[in-house]
Amino acid sequence: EGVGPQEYTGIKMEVLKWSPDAAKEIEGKVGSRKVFLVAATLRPETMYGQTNCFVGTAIKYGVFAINDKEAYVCTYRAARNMAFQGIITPRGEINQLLEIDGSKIVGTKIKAPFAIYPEVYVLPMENVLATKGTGVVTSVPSDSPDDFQTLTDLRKKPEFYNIDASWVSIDPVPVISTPTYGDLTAPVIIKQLKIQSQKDTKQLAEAKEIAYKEGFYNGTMLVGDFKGESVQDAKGKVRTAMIEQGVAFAYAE
Ligand code: A2H
Repeated sequence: EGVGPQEYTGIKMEVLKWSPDAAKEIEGKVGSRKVFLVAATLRPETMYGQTNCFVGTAIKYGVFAINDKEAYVCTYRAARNMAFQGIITPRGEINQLLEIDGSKIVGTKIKAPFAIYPEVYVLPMENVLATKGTGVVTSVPSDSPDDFQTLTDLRKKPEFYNIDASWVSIDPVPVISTPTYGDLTAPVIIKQLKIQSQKDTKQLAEAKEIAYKEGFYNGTMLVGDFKGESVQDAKGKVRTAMIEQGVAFAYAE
């Protein structure tokens, strides 16, 4: 990790239908607010390829009032950062409406902004850190080795992970083309490094490094308004477009 602050994009994934367990806990507690799971990403240009979102099953999340109209699901730590950054009004005030276990959020249907598959599910991931970002990770298996491997694990053993097989039936979507790895960078690198499971964290860290550099320096957009442009050019443009449309915001830590 570098020394300076990390500039993330907070992606707002609106809840379309809560899982039965979450619905019970949330009932009556959020007023008329729309609720969003918020994922912190360093790769906003890949959001076209979202296939699901990940939470940690052992992580505690809060539902925080952001204003009168909206509430965000994230860790308390992230809500505190958002309060300092003026994302919450009134500035600096944290209003937690309820706390909820990550395991209960799994199975919730959400809207992934800019995604080719706009309706996706919340799924469990073992390697989500409570100490990074919002504790919510949006999944782009075409370009993130961690996301691809976790989705692969879930597809192999849905009953073990306590999920419905239909929630993991979406295939990775080609979003970025790279000269070395083609249209699906992450799956190709996973295969080359012979990664078998999300527990192979050392090799996954290596895969993540390779995928990130290749995508950033050599990638070309295959979809969206900036199709044909380099990732370096498109990255900021997609981020700005998402922020202007109210589906994302700047978040730093
Ligand atoms: B990235 P850095 Cl397509 N726990 O977004 C584990 N991972 C987390 C997290 C948490 N609490 N919060 C965010 N992340 C992930 C997209 C993506 C990401 C792609 C490719 C690479 C990539 C879709 N997932 O990250 O440690 C998020 O996944 C590789 C750099 O702050 C976020 O960006 O450098 C990234 O890790 C932030 O990692």
